[in-house]
Amino acid sequence: MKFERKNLSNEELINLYRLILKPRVIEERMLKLLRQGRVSKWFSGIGQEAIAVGVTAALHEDEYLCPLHRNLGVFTTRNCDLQQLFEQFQGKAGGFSQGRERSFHFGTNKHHIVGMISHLGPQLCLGDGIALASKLKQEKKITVAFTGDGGTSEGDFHEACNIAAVWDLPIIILIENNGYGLSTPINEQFRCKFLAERAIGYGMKGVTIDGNNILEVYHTVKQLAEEMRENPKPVLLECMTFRMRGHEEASGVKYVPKELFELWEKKDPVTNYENWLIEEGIISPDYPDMLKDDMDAEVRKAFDAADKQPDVVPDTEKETTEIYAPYHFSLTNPKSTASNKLRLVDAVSEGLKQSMQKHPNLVIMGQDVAEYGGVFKVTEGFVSEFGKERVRNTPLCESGILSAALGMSVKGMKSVVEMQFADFVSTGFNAIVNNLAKSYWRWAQNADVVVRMPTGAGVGAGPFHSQSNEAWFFHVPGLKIVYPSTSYDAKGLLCAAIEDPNPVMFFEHKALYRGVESEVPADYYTLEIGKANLVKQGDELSIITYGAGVHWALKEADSFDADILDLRTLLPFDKDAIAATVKKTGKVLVLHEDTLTGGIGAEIAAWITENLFEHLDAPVMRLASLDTPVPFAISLENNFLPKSRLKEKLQQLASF
Ligand SMILES: Cc1ncc(C[n+]2csc(CCOP(=O)(O)OP(=O)(O)O)c2C)c(N)n1
Repeated sequence: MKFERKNLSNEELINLYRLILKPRVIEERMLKLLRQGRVSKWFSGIGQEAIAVGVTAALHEDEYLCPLHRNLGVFTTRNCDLQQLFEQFQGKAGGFSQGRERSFHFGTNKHHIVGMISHLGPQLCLGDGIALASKLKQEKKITVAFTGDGGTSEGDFHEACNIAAVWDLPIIILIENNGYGLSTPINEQFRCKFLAERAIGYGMKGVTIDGNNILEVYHTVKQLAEEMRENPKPVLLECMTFRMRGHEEASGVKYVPKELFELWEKKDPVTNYENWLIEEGIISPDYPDMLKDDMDAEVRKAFDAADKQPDVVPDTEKETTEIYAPYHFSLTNPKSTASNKLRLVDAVSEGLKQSMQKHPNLVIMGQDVAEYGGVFKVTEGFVSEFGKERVRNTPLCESGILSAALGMSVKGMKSVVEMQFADFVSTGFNAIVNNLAKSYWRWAQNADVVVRMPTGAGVGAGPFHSQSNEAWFFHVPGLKIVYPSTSYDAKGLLCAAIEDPNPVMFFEHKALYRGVESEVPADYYTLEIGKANLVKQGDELSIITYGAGVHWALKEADSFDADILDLRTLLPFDKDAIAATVKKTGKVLVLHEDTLTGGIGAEIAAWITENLFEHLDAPVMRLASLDTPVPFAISLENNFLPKSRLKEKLQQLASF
């Protein structure tokens, strides 16, 4: 291994030695603790330290890193408190995630680190979001996001590279090519010779280096970073290395040929660097042992102190409230009485436009949202007022953009991400349910993101452009789900959703876009999320519904003396309003356009039965679409939707 010091002083070289030694000493202690059964699980980065350490040392302290499970060196080089790290690993209250998360699954903005979720891939797109925010803020900062060789097979890797290239983002997408993805060798993972060769396909620079040579890693990243700060362009940096231990400590290495270990043992990043420093007379031969002893003593002390901490005492109230970032809604009323009759689509557009005027840190992202104005024309004309930096056409990649939106939140920006059709959110599902929804609870980083969801049937668009998929998200703690049925609600609730620092799924019914209109205040205003609206009063029975269901109920229930409750927010839903109507009528129909089984109606019916049983004069009934995909032909679609069965169902309920 050839070390080139370039312009580094002896002091800087020794500092790098201390930095690379630290994770090695910690890991050696961890291996002992594992054998003693004092720690539960460990993904070793032994043999790969030069990458995490070299990269982190080459960046400015306020530049973000998105590391993975083998990157202890990122955390130690950023000087994370050792005791706190161990408390994290041991699941103690003082860890970075208060015992809610394991190993490196946390972030710390103090150290400019955003850790991984278990799912491999999203961290790369999240890194894109941080890089985009830095670029928009003209900070001249770069971001580095890590992946293993196995992780490069994930779609998010492709999306991250492509987004970074198309948007000229100052990000290094760094591949630690360590020969294996769990037990799968690289020849069963990909066919190119070097992964960095893929860069050409994305139109970005690709570089392959010796990841075991700390000076090569350090100098390469330092130079790339200097260039990228001035001239933002992404780089795919492949660091060749080897995983010297099992995937995790319990999993063994039987499938790895012995010769490979022998070969890579000779390339050990710590001992080679150490030997070179001694040969060059930069450190004395007895310095390493002295340093290792000191470091080990420090590690033991920190571990013991962490281990002595009591187990986390569960506080259910805290656990369940901290799924959302704290936020105190304060109602904004329109400044004047001026109003216009608007279709729902125009009300959404107006709310979005006024939110863009109100929040300079708000960015809209979506397919064809810029000059084209989006397929439903919600953002028509926005580019001329707000520019293309803030009204961003995205490549076709829901997953990548949704994760990027979380990265934008890390930098204090707000995003509205438009799904072209709500159906296509399925390709961004992981980002929403695992990253955006869980982020605040995991490490106190809110996802300030509104996902706009043009939804619903009744427009003859078939099974992939008509779905009601709100129930997919209803089961996910950490999300809010808003679903307006009128133009007035759409504008006020959208403005409120954008103000709210939490992730909000905002459903807009396509058939209502141009199918309903109402008076809408001309000024900016908000309506409180979580509050239902009693749109019609009656004593005979209650229809609890939302979206298109509200309009069906208004039309079909004319011969009944019905309370019609428009939920408006599905998560969290308004229990007080539900209780009030149930107590009043004693007979309830929950109506929705979504299919029946496992729909939102099931939860509401269960909640009413469990909590308000003594007020019921009939079983809680549900009416929903057939349990099939949404059919295309209008006659089939009409048959699928519950509207035609509504009168009969109400009759059944009334006469019970
Ligand atoms: C989306 C996803 N699928 C599967 C896994 C399970 N898994 C965890 S680590 C791993 C191997 C990763 O290999 P690589 O990306 O090369 O990183 P390395 O562990 O070698 O550092 C797998 C399959 C996962 N975490 N995420």
